[in-house]
Amino acid sequence: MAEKKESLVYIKHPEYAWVPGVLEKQEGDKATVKVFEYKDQQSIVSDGGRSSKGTTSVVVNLKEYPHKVLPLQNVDGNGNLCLYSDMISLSYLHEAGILYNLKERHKDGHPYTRTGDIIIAVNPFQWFNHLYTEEKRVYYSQKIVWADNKKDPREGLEPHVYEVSALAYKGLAFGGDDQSILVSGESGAGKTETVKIAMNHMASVQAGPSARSGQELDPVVARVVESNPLLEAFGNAKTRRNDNSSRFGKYLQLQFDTSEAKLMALGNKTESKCKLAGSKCDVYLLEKPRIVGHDPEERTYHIFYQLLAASSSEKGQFWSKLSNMTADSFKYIGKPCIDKIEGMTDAQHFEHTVKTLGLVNVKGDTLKEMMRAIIAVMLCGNLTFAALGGDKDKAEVVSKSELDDLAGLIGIDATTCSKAFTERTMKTKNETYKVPLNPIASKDAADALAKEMYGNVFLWLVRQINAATAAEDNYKGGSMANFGIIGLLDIFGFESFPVNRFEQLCINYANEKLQQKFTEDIFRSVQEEYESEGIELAEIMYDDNTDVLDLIEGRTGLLAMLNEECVRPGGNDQDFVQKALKINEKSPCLIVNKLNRMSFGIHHYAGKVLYDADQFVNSNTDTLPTDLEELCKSSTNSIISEKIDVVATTVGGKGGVKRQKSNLVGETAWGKYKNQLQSLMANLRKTNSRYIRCIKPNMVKKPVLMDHLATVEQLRCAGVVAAVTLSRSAFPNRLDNAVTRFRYSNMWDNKAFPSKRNSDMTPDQGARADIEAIMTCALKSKEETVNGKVVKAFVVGRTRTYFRAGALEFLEANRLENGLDAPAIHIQRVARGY
Ligand code: AOV
Ligand code: MG
Repeated sequence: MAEKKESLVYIKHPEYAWVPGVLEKQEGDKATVKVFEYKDQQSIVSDGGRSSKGTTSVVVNLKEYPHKVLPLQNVDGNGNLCLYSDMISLSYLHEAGILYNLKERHKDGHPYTRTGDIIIAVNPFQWFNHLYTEEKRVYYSQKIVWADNKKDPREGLEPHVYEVSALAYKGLAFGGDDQSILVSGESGAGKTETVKIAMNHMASVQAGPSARSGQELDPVVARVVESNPLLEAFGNAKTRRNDNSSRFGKYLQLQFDTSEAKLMALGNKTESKCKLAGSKCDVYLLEKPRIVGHDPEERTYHIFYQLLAASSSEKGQFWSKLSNMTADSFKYIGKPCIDKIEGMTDAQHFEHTVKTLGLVNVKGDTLKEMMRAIIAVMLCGNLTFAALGGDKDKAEVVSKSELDDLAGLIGIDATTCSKAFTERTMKTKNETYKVPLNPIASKDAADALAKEMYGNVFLWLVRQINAATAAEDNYKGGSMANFGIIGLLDIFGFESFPVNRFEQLCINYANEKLQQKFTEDIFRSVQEEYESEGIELAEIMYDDNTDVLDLIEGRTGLLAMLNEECVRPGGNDQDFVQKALKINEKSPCLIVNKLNRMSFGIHHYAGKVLYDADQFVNSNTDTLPTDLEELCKSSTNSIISEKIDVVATTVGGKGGVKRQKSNLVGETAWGKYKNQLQSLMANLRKTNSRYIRCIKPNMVKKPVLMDHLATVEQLRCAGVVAAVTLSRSAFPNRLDNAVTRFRYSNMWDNKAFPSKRNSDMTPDQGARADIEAIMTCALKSKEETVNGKVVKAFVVGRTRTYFRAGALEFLEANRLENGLDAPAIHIQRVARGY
């Protein structure tokens, strides 16, 4: 009998999330685990720690299993680490196993790992050229799209974004279904890069099987590929967490001409009949406070610095005074805290931005109009106000020349401008009158105008890009009525900060919606797996997040209560909180903060978040005071005067709508956002979705490093662990049939449980019959009787054996007890197939 092997486990660690150790002894519920000491968490590997010096023994309560001690499996019998490119192959799929597998792959330069259909992308913080060559793109297209269908085209392929893009393309071209790729992760995790990588691959794969590298891109394709990063100049900024952080959500729909795709589906694969014909982009929640102020270590939107870094003569073309102004000249901007973004100076970026703007027809006078609107935004920040004639309740503009400049740029006389900042028009049923604003309120008005104008420029640009790239308008002279969609979603991940505001609630609400869809999709894929394995659908239990969504968007939910408060005269933040708490007191997801009447908490799927309701009513109201609204309306700058709504940014919405003020509930910030999200979700539900979960492995943006706690936290927020739990809820563990038969053959009591194998069976069926016999014998003691029926602790599927909770651990413990290796005779017998 072989020597007894030590048993390796992971145990929970306060600083390093999980650490590997050796199970020394086990008595009742108590286990003693030998844990090794490490220099730092980077040096911890899954070898049970035997490469380290010094040990401590820890006693753990096994009752808390599986939360405290988890079996370690990514080590072979010799203590060598086994890495899995698809974590579905891990026999015990749990948080610790996922963590260490990802960590080792990350260290080895493999950013992508699969968990079934989900791709986990760990940001490498170093560009791996070899992963993104045209050869690589063609290789994945060939293997997945153009090669003859194998069962799973991913077999033998390293996980990659390209596999997701290729599968999406294939699904659309051959399957005829719209597709989407949902990319999520926290700030700096790599969402935007991932979307660009996927988009470049789409451009390559749609060219067809015989397209070669170096070939010129079709002009429509070039416009689509090059115009979308343009939004980064206007909607991205340097933050502490990411030098090129997207401060808006984006759903980019690539439109494909599928009118002849059937020809390909019928096997004609010599050329692509499913070509990229255009694109359309929807945007969500641009972060507006950044326009009027930012932290010293951060910046406002890139475009401001880019414009100010341009040559004097170029700047002067837009507005003569700008030629001798710099970032320092504007209070909203200030000296940039960084001189290069993504390796390029602001001046270099500007050149590129202007060139790309030309691609979407923003050039000449239109370009000038847009730049002048941007300069007007900057000038708002330089306005200063003081008490008028010593009356602190009234204000006047002190900075006369700045006021004149602004007035000139937007084409309104200075007195009208000044009034719009320092007075507010009030309306009652019977009369209209003006009240003066104090200097602080006047300054707020100037800021509000800046935010409104910039927000308008952004939406106008989105519409401009859509108009230039939309298939409806561009392709085949606009004759195309139907096309297929591959959507790419790059949206802010779940957020939980020390202080969470209205914006965080909006962001987390979007994440709840997406999580709901994610859970539904995972559930469906588990059903499909069981079907293809030919096993009966077991009862799958899982937590869905309907409760949280009810609390947020239900009939008396937070959204409804906040909207009510926004239309109620005298509505305020505290009343909102108190009313919302009262009416939703039965909700299991609501957290009441007795100490602070302005705060409330929500149990989100990704964890608990406390919100501070300060400014909720204000942020939600989102209507510009009439005076400023009127000011915008009468501007001679057409980008400023036109009211562009998020809904109007969609293709075809060329006309824009006239500015008008409204207090309807649907017009609140959250009301609009909810409608937008609802339409996004409805669109997504029409597609076949694939998921890429981006992970930021460390907060210092360095290669190779992985911070355990931060990574585990993100895996949890991304729902990866939950997805795994769901897919394994009935049968937590699984092994390939071949492995099962080989590993446990020595436990087979051949006389008591003869195999039902017979000569009519295929080899596969025979193997299944053998396993059935082995397992019935080995897991006899684990059988349970439920409602008078015997339920076995395992099910043998077509390719895998599925184990109920505890069954595989029991088998392993027995195998270790009786010697790791089956006696040679058993192995030979199994190997020979009898
Ligand atoms: P994000 O979109 O997820 O953050 P980005 O896509 O902007 O994050 O990525 C952040 C930075 O990580 C990039 O600027 C690159 O330096 C690096 N990076 C990301 N992906 C890769 C990759 N595949 N290879 C090499 N480096 C990469 V935010 O928009 O902040 O939520 O709002
Ligand atoms: Mg981004």
